[in-house]
Amino acid sequence: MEASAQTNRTDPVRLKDYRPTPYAIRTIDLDVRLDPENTTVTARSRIEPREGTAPGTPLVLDGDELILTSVAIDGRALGTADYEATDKRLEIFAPPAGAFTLEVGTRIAPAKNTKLMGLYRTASNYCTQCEAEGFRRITYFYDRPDVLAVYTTRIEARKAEAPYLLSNGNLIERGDIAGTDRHFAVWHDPFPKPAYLFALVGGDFARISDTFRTMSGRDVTLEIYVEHGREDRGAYAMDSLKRSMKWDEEAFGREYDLDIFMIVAVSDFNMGAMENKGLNVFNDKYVLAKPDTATDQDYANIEGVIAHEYFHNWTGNRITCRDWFQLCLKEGLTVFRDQEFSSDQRSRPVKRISDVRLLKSHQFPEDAGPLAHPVRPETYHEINNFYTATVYEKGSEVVRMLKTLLGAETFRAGMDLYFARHDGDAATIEDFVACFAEASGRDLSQFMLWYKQSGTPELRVAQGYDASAKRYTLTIEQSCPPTPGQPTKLPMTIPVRFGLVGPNGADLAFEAVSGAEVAGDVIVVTEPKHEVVFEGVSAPPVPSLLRGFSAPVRLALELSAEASLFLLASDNDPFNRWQAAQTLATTALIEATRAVRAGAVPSIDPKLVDAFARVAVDDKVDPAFRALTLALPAEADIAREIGSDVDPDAIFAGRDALKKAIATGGRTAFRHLYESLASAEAYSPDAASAGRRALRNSALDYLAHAGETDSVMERYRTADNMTDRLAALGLVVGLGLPEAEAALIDFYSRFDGDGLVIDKWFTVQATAPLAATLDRVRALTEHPAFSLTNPNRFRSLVTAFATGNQTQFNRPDGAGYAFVADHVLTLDEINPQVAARLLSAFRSWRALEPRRRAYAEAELKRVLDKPGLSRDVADIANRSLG
Ligand code: 0A1
Ligand code: ZN
Repeated sequence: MEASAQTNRTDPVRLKDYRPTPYAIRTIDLDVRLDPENTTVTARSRIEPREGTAPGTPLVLDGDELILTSVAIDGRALGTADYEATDKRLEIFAPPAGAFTLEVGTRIAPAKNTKLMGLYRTASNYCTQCEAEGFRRITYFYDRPDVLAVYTTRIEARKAEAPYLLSNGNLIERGDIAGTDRHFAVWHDPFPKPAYLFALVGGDFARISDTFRTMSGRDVTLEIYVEHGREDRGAYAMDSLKRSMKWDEEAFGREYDLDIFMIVAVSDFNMGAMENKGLNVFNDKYVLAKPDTATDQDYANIEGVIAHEYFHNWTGNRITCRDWFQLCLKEGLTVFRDQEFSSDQRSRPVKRISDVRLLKSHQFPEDAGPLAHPVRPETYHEINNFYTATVYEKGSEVVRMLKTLLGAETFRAGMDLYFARHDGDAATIEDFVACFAEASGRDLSQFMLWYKQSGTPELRVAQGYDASAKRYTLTIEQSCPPTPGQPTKLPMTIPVRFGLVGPNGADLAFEAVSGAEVAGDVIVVTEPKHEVVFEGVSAPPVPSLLRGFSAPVRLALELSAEASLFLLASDNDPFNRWQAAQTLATTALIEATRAVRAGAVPSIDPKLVDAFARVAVDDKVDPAFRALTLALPAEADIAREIGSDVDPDAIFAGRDALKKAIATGGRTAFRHLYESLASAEAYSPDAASAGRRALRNSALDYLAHAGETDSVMERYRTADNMTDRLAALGLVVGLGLPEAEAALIDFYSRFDGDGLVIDKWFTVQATAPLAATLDRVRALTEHPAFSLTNPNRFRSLVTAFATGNQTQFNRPDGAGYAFVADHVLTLDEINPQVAARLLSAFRSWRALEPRRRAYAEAELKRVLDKPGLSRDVADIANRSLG
C-alpha cells in the first residue's frame, strides 16, 4: 500500500471486542448557555462503578473538538495531575471507589460546527444531532448506546434570539433571568436513555399544536415547530403523526409515554430525521408540504418518515441498542413497522412494489459491490457509514421474513415478548431473535445467518411436469456470491411464497408435497438443493414464486415470454404481476443494450409493446399499480442485471429504444389515458388521487417519447400542483426540448427563495441525460441558491448528478467522476458525512467497462491519497478500492 494511503487507515472497531463500561452513569444534569461562538456546557453526572470494577479503575470519557474549562468530583476541582484531557477524551486517573458526582465544564462554538453533529446552527436557530457520536461534541461522556442515564436539561439564552427552548421529556420550569435580556427552561426526561437520543433546540419558530388521546385516555400535547412563514405547510405532518400514534396502538399495542411530543423542522440536516426522545428533529423536507410545493412522493415520504421516527419511541428508545453493531435492531425493525403502517394507510401491493424497487435499486447494488456488509456488521471504521440500505431496507426484509415464517399471530406474540422482556434495555439481535424462537418454539439459528452473511442469495429454480403421474417438480438451489471478508457462505432459511398457476389463472391445488417444509403457501428453503415434488397437480402450472417478494434474493428461473405474459395477465398475486412485467422488460432491455453495443438497431417484440399498452388502459386495475407496471426498469437496474462490462450509454440507448417502441405502439392508448384522467377536482394528496396523477404522468411521458411534446408544455403551464408541474418540467428538460430554458426560468421565478422547491429545480437539471449536463451542473455550483454547507442543496445538485444520472456521471471521458471526486474533497473539509455518502456513488465501479473503470479507479485513488482525509471518506475510499 502507498504511504499516503496508509495515513488514511485506522484500526477498526470490532463486535467481538464489546465490553460494558466500568462505570454506569445514572443521571446527568446539563446546563447549557447558548451563544453562537461561545456556548458553555456544564454537565453534572452521578456515576458509580459497575459490579466487578476494581477500585481506582480510570474513567475514560469520549470527547470531540471540545474545550475543557473545569473538572470537579464531589464539588472539589481536580488538579492537572488527576486527569488528562485532549479534544478527543477525558481520563480521570483514579476516581473515588464508590458513587460520585462528576462536574465537567466545556466550551463549544455552534456557529463553527459545519459537520452538523453535536450542537449547531441552522437558520438563526440552535439544534443538536447526537446519533451516532455527536453528544461527545457537547460534553465529555460515555458516548455509546449502552450507557443509559436520566437527563435533566437547563437551557439559557437571550430571549430575543431564542424564544423557544426545548429538550427531551417534560418541561418542569421556565422563567426570565431578572435584570437581563435572558430566559431559561428546564426539561426532565424520566426515561433513562443513551446520549445519542439527547436533543436540544433553541430558537424562533412558528408552532403548530394539537392533541392526541391515547388508548388509556391520556391527552398528549403535539407540537410541530417550523420556520416562520411555513406554518401553512405542517398540517399533513401533524395528521400523519396522529395516524401513526393510533396505528402503533392498534397494530402493536404501543402507547406513547410522555405528556408532550415535539417535532422541529430544520433546513440544515445530514439525514432524514432523528428520533430523540420526545423531541424529534427533522430535515424540513420530511415535514413541510402544500400542494403547490410538494409532490405526491413528498407527501408519501413525510407520512413514512413521521411514522418511522414516532415508531422509534418503542423500537429504538424504550428498547435501544447495546452497541452500534446492533443498529439494525432498531432500524430494520422500525423500517418494517413504517412500511406496514403505510401499507395499511394506502395500497398494500403498491407500497410493496415501491419498497422492493427501492431495495433492488439501492440495497442490491450495495450488496453486490465493495461496500457490501452484513445486516449486522462485525467491524467498522466509521459508524456513520453504516446507515445504509443494507441495515435499513434489508434489515426490514429480515423482520418481514420472520413474520412470513412464523405467521402473523406468532410474530405478534414474539414482538409482545420482546417489548415485555427488554423494555428499558440496550439489547442485541440475539435478544430479539430469541423472543421469536421462544414464541414459536422454532430453532432460528440458521435464520440468524441473515444478520451475519452479506451478499444477495440466489435461487436457481428448474421445473418439470409429468402429465401421466400428475406430478410437478420444482428443483430449487440456493447460493450466495462471495462478498468482502466472506469468500464462502452457508445455506440460509429462505421463505418462498408461491402458487402454481393453472391455465385459467387460478392457483392449482395439489394433494401432497415432499422435499421441503411447505407451510401454507410458503416453501421453506433451508438446504443447498431441494427437489420439491407436488403430487396430484391436474395440469402443467406456471410457477409464481417469491410472491410479495417473500425473501430478498435473486430468482433465476427460466420462464418463456409466454409464461411471463400469462403471469402479467393472470397471477392472483399483484406483486408477481408487476414482477412479470419487469422480467419481460428487463430481458428486452438487456437484449436491446447488447444490440446497441454491437452497432445494431434493437428490435423490440411487438407482443411486449402490446402487453404494456393493454396494462395502461385496463380499467379493472388500480391506477397506481398500472403506473408502476408501466415504469421501465431504471438504467441502474439494467446495469445491475448485466453485472459486468457495463456501458451506461448503451443501456440508455437500448432503454430509449424500448420506451419509444412502447410509446409509438401504444400511442392511442396513452392519449386516451391522458385525456380520460384529466381531473377538475381540487388537489388531494390521498393515495387514490396520487395514483391517478402517477398514471396520467406516465401516459404523458410515453406520449412525449412518441414525439407528442405539445402536451408536455401545456401540462407544465396549467398544472395546479407540484406533482404535475415537476413531471412536466422533468420531461421538458430531460428530453432537451426547445422550451426547456423558458420553463426553467419560469419555475425558478415562481419559487425563488423556497429552498426545498429550488432543490427540485437543481435535481431536474442535474439528472438530465444530456451531454451538456456536466457543464450546467458545474455552473450551478456557482448559483447563489446553491450551498456547500446546506446538505439538501448540495445533495439536490451534486449527489443527484452522481447517483441519478447514469450516462453523465459515467461519461466515457471520466469528467463526471473527476467533478464528483473534486466535490468529495471540497466537502470533506466542511461535512465529512455528506462527502462520504457522495463518494459511495462510485460503489459499482468494478462492474463498468474497462475504460470507465480505469477512470473511476483513478479518482477513488486520488481521493484516498489526499492527506488529512476524514475517517468517513477514507473508509468509503478504502473499502471501495479494497
Ligand atoms: N436514527 C435516524 C437516522 C439518523 C442517523 C444519523 C443521524 O445523524 C447524522 C441522523 C439521523 C433514523 O433512522 O431516522
Ligand atoms: Zn430509524
